[in-house]
Amino acid sequence: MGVTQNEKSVTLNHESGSSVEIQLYGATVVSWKQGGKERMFVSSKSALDGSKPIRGGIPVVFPIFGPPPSSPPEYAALKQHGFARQQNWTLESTVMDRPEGVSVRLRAPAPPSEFGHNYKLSYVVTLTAHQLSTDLHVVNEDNKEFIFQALLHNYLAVPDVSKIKITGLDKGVQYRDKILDGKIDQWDGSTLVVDRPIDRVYQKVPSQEIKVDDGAGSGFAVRFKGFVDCTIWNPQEETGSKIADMEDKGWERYVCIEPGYVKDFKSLAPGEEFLAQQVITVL
Ligand code: TA6
Repeated sequence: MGVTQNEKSVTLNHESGSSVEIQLYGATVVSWKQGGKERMFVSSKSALDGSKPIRGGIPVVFPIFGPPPSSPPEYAALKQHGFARQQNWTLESTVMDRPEGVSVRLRAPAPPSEFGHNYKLSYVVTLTAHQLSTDLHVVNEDNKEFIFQALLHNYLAVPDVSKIKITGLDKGVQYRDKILDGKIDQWDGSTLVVDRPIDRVYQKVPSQEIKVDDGAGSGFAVRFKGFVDCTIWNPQEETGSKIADMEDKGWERYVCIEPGYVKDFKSLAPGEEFLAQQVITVL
């Protein structure tokens, strides 16, 4: 059991043998070992030196998701997925270190001054025998409204993505298909398989629980609270091979089931806070 830290990362060890490593760069979970297996995919071509967002694990997407909007100007000037995944976070405290779970709280540095908003952003990562919980906490510390999007961009490791089955997406839920230029469609409630590039934002998902059967006797349940939308992404060879830091055939070994608040912007009044959580369970 325990929490250890070096200058680059924080590691949590649970008595069951599970462990999680979080890079301070972006507060990015880069490894989750459970049941003797690595449960996170990280591309072997990913930069891990703080020069680029990490390609894998769980990057924290904040304060925008995807390409920047055209306005307001301070948001239009941001890079894809915002800056939190490229900031150097700090370990604020060990929340608990017990058989029930090992948990730490990380804190993002102040936002870039040109962004012009003042908020507190923290992230609590909790490890138990079979579960990894990641909670995002935003407090508007300004005297004006603060709007943002947020998403936890997990890369769940699977042996062969062509064999997985994704369930839990409710019938009738609307989704925006980024592969089809943002076309909005209605989900028919069926099982989703990855037989083509998938990049969809399922909007306001009532079940708040998506399951992945990995086709090899295991899988994941991804539950969320506070987050309302869920992006599902796997680029397949078609687009995966064009991603510079993606290892060869990497797209065959992960699926992203990303809880977020991304269809709309969340608005916080001065002093108001937002709490959102994803809980990933190994099945
Ligand atoms: O969450 C899905 C997505 O927004 C995709 O459109 C895809 O581009 C992916 O994230 C990765 O984005 P990144 O900026 O990390 O290359």
